[in-house]
Amino acid sequence: MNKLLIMICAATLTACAQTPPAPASDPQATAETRALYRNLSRVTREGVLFGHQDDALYGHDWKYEEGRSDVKECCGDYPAVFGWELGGLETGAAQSIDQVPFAEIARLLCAAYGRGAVNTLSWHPQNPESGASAWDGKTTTAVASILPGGANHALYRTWLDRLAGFLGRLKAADGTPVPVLFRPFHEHTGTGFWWGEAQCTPDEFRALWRFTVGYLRDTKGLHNILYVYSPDLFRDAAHYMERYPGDEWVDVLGLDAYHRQQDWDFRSGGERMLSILQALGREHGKPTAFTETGLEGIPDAQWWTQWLLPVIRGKGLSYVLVWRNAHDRPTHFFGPWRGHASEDDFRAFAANGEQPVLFEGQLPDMYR
Ligand code: BMA
Repeated sequence: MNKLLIMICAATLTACAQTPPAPASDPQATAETRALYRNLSRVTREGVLFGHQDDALYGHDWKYEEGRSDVKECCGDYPAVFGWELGGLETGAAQSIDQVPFAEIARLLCAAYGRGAVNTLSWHPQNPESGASAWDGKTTTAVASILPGGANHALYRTWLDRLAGFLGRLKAADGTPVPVLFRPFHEHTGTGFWWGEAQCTPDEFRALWRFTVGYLRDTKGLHNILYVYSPDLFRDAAHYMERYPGDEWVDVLGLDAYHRQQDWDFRSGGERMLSILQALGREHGKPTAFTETGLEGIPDAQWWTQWLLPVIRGKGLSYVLVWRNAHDRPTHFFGPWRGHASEDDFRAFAANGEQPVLFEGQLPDMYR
């Protein structure tokens, strides 16, 4: 090779090393967001990241105690993924639908980023037609009403403006925008929310998704977001993809599926769905995640090793996130807490050798 060629190759390699490929949803994603996107796939070689909703805010019997974490109190380390809820932000409220100040969410989210953890945001926006909660699924016109040309479209823009204000303020100490995994309009294969499959058509759902991504990215200029698609239980790959907005609008393929003993078999159903998800992830070239799961109240003391572990083992998931431990509802918890009967089993799950589970302190640098 001549000297010039060597120099070009070296420069190209350096450029590649510095700038990972952009995620599908945003060619202008920031360097840290690109790195997170790439590392979500890479990290699966080391293990699956463990996530917990609202972990840093409160736990089973405490709230707002700096540094506390139910997960850490059980296994000695913080979760690798922190979930946060934005419901209520769209109305301009200072607190979420779970009475958490958004300023606290922003502060603790940025602190988690500073320690190297990953952040994901869920959003339960109110019904734009009725003003009731996200769970008001009585009508079939709410989604159409917020699309361009709809009666509530201007209102929806103000919602996204507020969302963008929050997302744009997520900055590290040095001013770097903090990358987040945003997971809007989740569980849409269910019928529990006004954007569910009984409440809007596939075209309306896709239009809503694309408008939302386009508005946050192009109108609001946000480039620190990865978009996560997270249906509820699904029958087959066709059902999973029925309302998919397209590869250029989604970065991570997710699944929300709760263990509800009376409704379905978590073991066989979970294995089936996560295997399909793994195949879809390969086909579409995207990382996959078990974006919400858990057994409310964890009545089985060996739930972690006997139910969750067999279901996630070998599925190539980037992360698995269990839902929140409410501080004000004693039976509404999905994560471990010190003193609960499943605590020892959670430690065994955390340390298991079959399917390594990663916590914050075990993470590689996810942002480089
Ligand atoms: C639900 C429950 C609710 C909560 C909502 C948003 O699954 O935990 O209590 O308001 O998530 O966090």
